[in-house]
Amino acid sequence: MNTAWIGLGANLGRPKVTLNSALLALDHLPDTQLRLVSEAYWTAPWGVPEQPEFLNAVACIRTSIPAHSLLHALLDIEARLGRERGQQRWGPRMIDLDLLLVDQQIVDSAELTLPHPRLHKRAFVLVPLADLAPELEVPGHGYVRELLDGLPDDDLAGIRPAGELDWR
Ligand code: PH2
Ligand code: MG
Ligand code: MG
Repeated sequence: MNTAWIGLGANLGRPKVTLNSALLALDHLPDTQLRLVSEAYWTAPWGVPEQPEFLNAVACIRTSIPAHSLLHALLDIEARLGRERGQQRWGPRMIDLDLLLVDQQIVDSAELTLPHPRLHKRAFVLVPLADLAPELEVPGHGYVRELLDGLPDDDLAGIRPAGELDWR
């Protein structure tokens, strides 16, 4: 079994409903259990400023699905929840499921990079991840708590709690 960490984000449609549906879909993957879900946060859009705020959260699953297959399973859930591909980079989306970490695996294939290449810099990932696992090590970058502490205050200013998700 692997422990995988997944970043969830949405800023179109009904983000809370969509994130809850995504969590249920993760729990329903074969040989997979949803173990932990962070609080949700409203976060200032990064990359393309002129778009709605995102709702972000992080989940932890235990799964026997290997990393590449898991990536495809996430893309499949995104598609089922109304994600359209070929959108503007960093632009608005119904749902985004990013594979952040799978155990301490380092992967650098055409399809998949682990750890996720921007995870160590993004407040909208590190804040919810630190709720669940401040002591988790991001290979090549350090511990989640330290990465979060190293972010500029401005990055944290755009983040506010949005309450618990309710996926069951
Ligand atoms: N995702 C993006 C681009 N920008 N900004 C925030 N706040 N949260 C996101 O999840 C996000 C983003 C592309 O994946
Ligand atoms: Mg993303
Ligand atoms: Mg993505």
